Amino acid sequence: MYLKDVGRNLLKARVKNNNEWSALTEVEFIVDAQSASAQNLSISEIHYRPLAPTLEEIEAGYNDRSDFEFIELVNISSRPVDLGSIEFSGGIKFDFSLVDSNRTLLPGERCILVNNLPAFVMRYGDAIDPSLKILGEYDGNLNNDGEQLIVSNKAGNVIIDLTYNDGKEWPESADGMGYSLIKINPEKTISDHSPNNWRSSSSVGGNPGKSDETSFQLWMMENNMQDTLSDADKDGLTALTEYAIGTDPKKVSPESGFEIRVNELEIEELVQEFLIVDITRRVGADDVNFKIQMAQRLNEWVDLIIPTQIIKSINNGNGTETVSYVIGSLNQIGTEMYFRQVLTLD
Ligand SMILES: [Ca+2]
Ligand SMILES: [Ca+2]
Ligand SMILES: [Ca+2]
Ligand SMILES: [Ca+2]
Repeated sequence: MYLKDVGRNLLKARVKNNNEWSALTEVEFIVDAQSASAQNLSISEIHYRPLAPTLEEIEAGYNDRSDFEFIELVNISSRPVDLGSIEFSGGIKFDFSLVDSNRTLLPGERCILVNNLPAFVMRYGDAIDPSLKILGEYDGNLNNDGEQLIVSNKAGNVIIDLTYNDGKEWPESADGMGYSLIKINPEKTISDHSPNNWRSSSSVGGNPGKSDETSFQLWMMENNMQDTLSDADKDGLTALTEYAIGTDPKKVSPESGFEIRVNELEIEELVQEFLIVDITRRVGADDVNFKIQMAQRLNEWVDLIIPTQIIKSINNGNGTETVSYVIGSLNQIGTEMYFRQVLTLD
């Protein structure tokens, strides 16, 4: 007997005993797939506060934003992963063992769970790829103020434990402007769920079952460029910089993607002047590492450890987002200091 399908195969069998056939029994085999674990599975997108329903959607009976929620998981390993042994046990409830088909994810493949399937289908309509794996509807809602989400296996081991939030260190645009929360490089930041590893989606409504990560190589090809350091429009920004900060490589760009300012902030009940850096980047350019360096004297650059602290993260609606970090108080740092941004490709 051969089982050909990767993932779940259900066999139905009867046993003959003294000319009596037994009742039909079902046996489940998982072929060439690993069970989901903390090493091979990641939550890649959370659409916890979708846009409010339109008039048509309300008329169809979907009068709550939460009807349009979804959550996405991705197989970050190089082998097929079967989800049949896991469940969402905290935040929302969903038992993957009750899913009959489509619950094995190939390497890099994604699936989603939705709040309300007909609502989701109505809103996303033609944008739904026929290959999109919608495994079902979960119980409960993705809390609009953030909450702890727990995925565990049947043995009781926690596989994913993440707490998202709508606070100021989290992408503001995912909190009611219609963007979703996207995990940056889920395969690299697997168990680190700090807000620095999340951004807003590049477009409103997010990208269920897909990724909106862009590629520098592709962008170079599309713009007919070969040299990473070229500066065809002579605005002082290299090709890599223009890609990273979301500017046009063929037009003089006034932006630098990077601004330092002083602002009064109250932190732990102390009002002080703080140095703040605003970094603007192309949404989805997750293949670029952003680093800020500072120096008291030129040529003595040291890495500024980012994250320091995010105080604002907003999608600008034009393909870029701006993330503001507090570097430190002016008292600590002094007023004579140099800063520069260092961009590297992954
Ligand atoms: Ca919600
Ligand atoms: Ca996605
Ligand atoms: Ca340029
Ligand atoms: Ca330019």
